[in-house]
Amino acid sequence: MTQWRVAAVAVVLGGGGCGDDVATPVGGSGSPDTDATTIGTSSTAGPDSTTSVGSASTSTTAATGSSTDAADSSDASSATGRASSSGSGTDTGTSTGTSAAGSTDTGSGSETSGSESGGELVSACVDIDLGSTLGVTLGTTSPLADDGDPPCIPGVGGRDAGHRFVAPADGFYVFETANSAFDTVVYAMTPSCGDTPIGCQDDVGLADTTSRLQAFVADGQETVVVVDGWDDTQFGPYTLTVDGFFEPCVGEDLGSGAAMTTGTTVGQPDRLAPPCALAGAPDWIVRWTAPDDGGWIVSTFGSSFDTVLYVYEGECTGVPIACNDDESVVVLTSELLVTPGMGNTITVVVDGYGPTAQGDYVLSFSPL
Ligand SMILES: [Ca+2]
Ligand SMILES: [Ca+2]
Ligand SMILES: [Ca+2]
Ligand SMILES: [Ca+2]
Repeated sequence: MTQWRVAAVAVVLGGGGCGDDVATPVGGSGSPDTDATTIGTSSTAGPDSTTSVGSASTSTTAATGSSTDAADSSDASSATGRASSSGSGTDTGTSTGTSAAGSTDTGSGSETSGSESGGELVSACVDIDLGSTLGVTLGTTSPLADDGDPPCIPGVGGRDAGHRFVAPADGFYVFETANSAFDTVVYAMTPSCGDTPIGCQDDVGLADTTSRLQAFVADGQETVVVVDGWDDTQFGPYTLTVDGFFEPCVGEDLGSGAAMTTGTTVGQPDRLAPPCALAGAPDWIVRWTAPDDGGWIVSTFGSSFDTVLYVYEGECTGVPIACNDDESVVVLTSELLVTPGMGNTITVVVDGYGPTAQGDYVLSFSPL
């Protein structure tokens, strides 16, 4: 169940005021709870925070969030009890195999590639080791424990199945649960349970409560991909499909300082999905480095389609720290205020609102 946030958003990166803009943190760092189950969740966004993710810093909040979803009202702040289930917590005999590309190795976890730390199901939240294999995994969460909450739905979630995955190359990966028997939420973190979230996704669409998470994962990066239930009534058989294509994170380096680039997203792949808008559009990804400590306006004004902008710290690291769909209620291009700090690099994604939004883009960086 989901609530798509389509409000105008402007977010300060790394501190500094943001004036009177309508501003919404994409996530928050305010959780006092160090429990592994509440990684990077927002403490500010309130009940319709289901699309907020990550670890933004200081922004003030005013989101005129026009949630377009009729969805349920299971308020994140009020949800409490969760199934503890009778599962064993670690390891299970319930996964019914993996398929796809050849060298499968389901159980014991001793895949060839990956980091030194690989090889053992050391984390309590990991139930299945996928190694570096793309493909389809069939499993069930019915006998499993509730080891954690989705970072995009604080305080909710049910029984979950954790999958260790080691990226076989730099690339954009898709983790989806189409054909699962319940209302899933998928999230991922690196390198293990309770660590940095790299994404969280609830519903593919208003009529489809399965999940589709897109994320960049670096070569050899150990990742835990969790299939969770939306709440404690949602569990059972699931299908987790891991797909991806291998490509560096950044398509274009705009250097430092004032910059502008133009191009088209037509014909580009759908690499990543915005946390503040419908997914499915092709996108273009740039790198930019702040020349000073001041605020900078990132804008797609002049683009020919309904754009969405979002920003990662570094190169596709973690989850987006800021996202904006529309500059205003009448301007469907996007604008963000960023303050990365002198010498710091950010990754900016020019995306579209939903699968049909694509076209010619204009992307500019200008001092505040
Ligand atoms: Ca859970
Ligand atoms: Ca869902
Ligand atoms: Ca996209
Ligand atoms: Ca837009």
